[in-house]
Amino acid sequence: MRSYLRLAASAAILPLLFSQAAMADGIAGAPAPFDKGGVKLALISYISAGDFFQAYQAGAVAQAKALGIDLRVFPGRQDASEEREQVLQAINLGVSGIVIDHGVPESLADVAQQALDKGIKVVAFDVNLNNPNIPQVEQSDHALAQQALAQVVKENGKSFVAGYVYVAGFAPLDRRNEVWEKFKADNAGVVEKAHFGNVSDTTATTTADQAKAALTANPDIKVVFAPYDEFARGVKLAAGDLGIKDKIKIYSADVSTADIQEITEDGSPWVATVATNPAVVGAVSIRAAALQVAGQAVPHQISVEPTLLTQAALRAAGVKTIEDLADKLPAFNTSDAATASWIPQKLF
Ligand code: SR1
Repeated sequence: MRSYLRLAASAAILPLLFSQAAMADGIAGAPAPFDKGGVKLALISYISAGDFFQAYQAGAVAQAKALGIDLRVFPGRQDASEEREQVLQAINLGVSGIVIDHGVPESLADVAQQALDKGIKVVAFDVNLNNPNIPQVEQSDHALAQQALAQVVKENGKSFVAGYVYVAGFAPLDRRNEVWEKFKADNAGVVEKAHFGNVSDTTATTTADQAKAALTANPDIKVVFAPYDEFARGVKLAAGDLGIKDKIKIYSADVSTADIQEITEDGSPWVATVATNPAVVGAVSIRAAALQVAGQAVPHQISVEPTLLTQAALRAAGVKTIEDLADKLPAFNTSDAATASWIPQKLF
């Protein structure tokens, strides 16, 4: 009798236990399907190497975990046809949403549309898929370049010989380039004497080789606008090898712990960067996909605002890591883009 009662009691409790387990996978108070959990999303990247892209992915993974999402991460090897194939694989996996991070629009637009046609939500970060049903995440690249160039003017005036690092075809670099072109048009005293750059799996070292040639041929270059941290790292490497670290100033985009160390070290020519926290951008991208999967509206343009970080300010504040930066500048660790009350946000 006793064991019967124990059995009956357990039988009564079992469904409760199961339902609690199921609730543990979902989020209490969240809209379907996040109330139950088990939502599958894919993150498909064009580039995975480098500090920016690793931090972006880490932020996406953290936000997905907090939402109980099963996130399939497809690594990027700067191969447009492989990225296209990965979108098709994600569709076949039956994911509810896909985040496409950088890439070549021509090889992605039709497969992204195929995903939409199957009811899969798509979000694009820094790749212009030119589709009204695909929200675009970016780091306010025009504002980013404007802030960097305002700092250039503050420190160098409006007449100087410049080097410029740029590769066409990447949406964020193209947007930053629009600002650079306007800046030159508005400031006749700014003379661009060298333009170089590459995006590859060895961006920094290849840029360093190019920068060495450009800086040797143009010893009057005083300012280098290098709006991607891998570019700035390459130019700094070249300046060190040529022994001209005290002759040029480098202005960039992006930040990481390694960048902060390079910017703040004694005698560094890398004097300012304008950056978001890439982990926050990764989290925002996942939130935008999750909101759509939950049937909630997101704006077509989603922007994460960047901050100017000067060498002087980083040194004065004793900032040595990204974590220090977030401690001193709490806004750096959050964004109010693509949020909802049911989405956990304290991730890092
Ligand atoms: C090759 S594109 C590199 C840029 O993508 C992201 O927007 C980062 O800010 C980086 O500068």
